[in-house]
Amino acid sequence: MKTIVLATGNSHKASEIKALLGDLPLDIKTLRDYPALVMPPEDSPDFAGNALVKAEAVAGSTGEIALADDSGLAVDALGGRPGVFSARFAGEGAGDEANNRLLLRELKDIPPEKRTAAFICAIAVVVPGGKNYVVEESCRGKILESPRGEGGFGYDPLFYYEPAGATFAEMDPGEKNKVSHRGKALRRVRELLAGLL
Ligand code: ITT
Repeated sequence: MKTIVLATGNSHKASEIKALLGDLPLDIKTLRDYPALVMPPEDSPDFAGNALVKAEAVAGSTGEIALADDSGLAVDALGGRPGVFSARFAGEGAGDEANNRLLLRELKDIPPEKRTAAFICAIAVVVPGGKNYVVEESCRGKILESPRGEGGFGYDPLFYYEPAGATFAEMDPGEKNKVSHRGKALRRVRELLAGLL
């Protein structure tokens, strides 16, 4: 069986990825299986570039197929910020709560109808000695004025997904994966991987 290494240190992302790829004939490993591996800086201006940098680094050091996710929230009223800086919006290592607080502060004068945003997810797959693939998908929603729900991670408690009448943090993981930026991208990656196996 072929191995694929998930090039992410974010355990929430890893479980969403495993939920959608887990039944493929692949041995799924994570960075925990390669503790000595050092990840490169994510200094690309776009999600696709960062996803590729992470997947290339992991495929290069492990010799296995690597899959990386670079994702974030683009808020229209903030000109697309925090974008590629979503994980470190409130500073390096600040964490989800501080990021959400800063987002609410920056949007405090913005009325509900102008609080539109999109989650964006780029997934890169690098096959050693083979090709590189990148897919990108998004999911639109609105930023609430206070958090709702206990599930998910990151900005999920503030991201209201209108068709479900709920935030991503109020939806169960399966429901979120059906409509999310990551779920959509992973279903395309799934087809691609199935063709390679
Ligand atoms: P890796 O680079 O190790 O994969 P990371 O968390 O640093 O982990 P990113 O640089 O891609 O990943 O930053 C993604 C950030 O965007 C993440 O930390 C969240 O703040 C936000 N984000 C992405 N997808 C999300 C989702 O489905 N729900 C909520 N927030 C999300």
